[in-house]
Amino acid sequence: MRLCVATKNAHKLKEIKEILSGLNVDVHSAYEFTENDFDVEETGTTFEENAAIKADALSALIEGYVIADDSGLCVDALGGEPGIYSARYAGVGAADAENNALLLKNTEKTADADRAARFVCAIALSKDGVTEKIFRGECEGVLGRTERGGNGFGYDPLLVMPDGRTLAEYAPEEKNRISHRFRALELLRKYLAEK
Ligand code: ITT
Repeated sequence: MRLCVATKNAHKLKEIKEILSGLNVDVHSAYEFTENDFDVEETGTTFEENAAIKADALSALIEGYVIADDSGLCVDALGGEPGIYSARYAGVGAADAENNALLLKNTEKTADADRAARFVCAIALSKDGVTEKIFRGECEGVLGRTERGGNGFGYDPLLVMPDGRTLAEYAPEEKNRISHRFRALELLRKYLAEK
């Protein structure tokens, strides 16, 4: 079965391919089959809505099943921000380093006890422009005070896991066993297996 992923984020695509590697599915970027400049506006107010918007838009254009990942980091002390705005926290097109610097600045005065944060991932599965199912995974941690680690991407250097390491200090295969993305894709895997 061919499964296309509606993402322009190469890090996400790599992780999704690795996580689904044991499955009998052939994972591609949906953008391999569309015009390069095709863009989907994320107008939703939740991870689920945005994942569905992306999966529906691409699945209307190409054959077969399409999944989309909408994800981000939610910090309790900031009322859940950056949340669905994670990719563009410091502005549209901001680099990961700029988003991370802004997040550290906005939480400078947040006490250690109030730094609970989690990654959230919604995976939408669509066909012919219609959402069939949405799966959600979360990965709980604490917001660090400095960036640590060279693996992963995005906010990984800032989310400290219960063992004291940030997700960017985890090897890729370790992250892929506990991440929000893994948890959402596990639910997708079970759903596809039952189908
Ligand atoms: P697509 O919409 O094309 O998939 P995007 O990067 O714009 O790419 P999102 O709107 O879902 O995707 O934003 C996700 C952002 O959340 C991402 O750019 C990171 O800043 C952050 N993020 C999500 N998952 C992450 C992870 O596993 N590790 C670190 N940061 C993550």
